[in-house]
Amino acid sequence: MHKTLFALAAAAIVCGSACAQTVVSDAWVRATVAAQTTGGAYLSLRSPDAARVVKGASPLADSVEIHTMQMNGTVMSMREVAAIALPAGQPVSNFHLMLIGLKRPLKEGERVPLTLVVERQGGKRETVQVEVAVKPLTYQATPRH
Ligand SMILES: [Cu+2]
Repeated sequence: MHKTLFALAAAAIVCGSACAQTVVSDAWVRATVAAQTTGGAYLSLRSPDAARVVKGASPLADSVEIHTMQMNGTVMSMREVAAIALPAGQPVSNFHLMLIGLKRPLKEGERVPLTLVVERQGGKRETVQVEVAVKPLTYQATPRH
């Protein structure tokens, strides 16, 4: 991880009853231009035990999809998936959250509230709330792999 490049944006993580917390780091959202109705949120998640991210939501978007990215030759493509697996104790960042139907443009410097639902074994769900910093349109995270 490039700690100097990423401002940690995990502000308020709400702890569930059992307190087995999923940790959010390196979270950012790219700023959007006026006519743009979708945005991308990028983050790294680490769960203490095996879990899955099954849902995302934001008050600034009609819906939030979980997308994975893959390279086809030189073209990056993304597709929606139902869930992202979080192996126990391992940081996972090979996905992003697509904010669909933005209610307004996202401005550099503001924070976007995001809610993630993490499901553990036995179907127990943890709600993770994070305020994600908006980065400039030109921002590129350095690949972490
Ligand atoms: Cu996407």
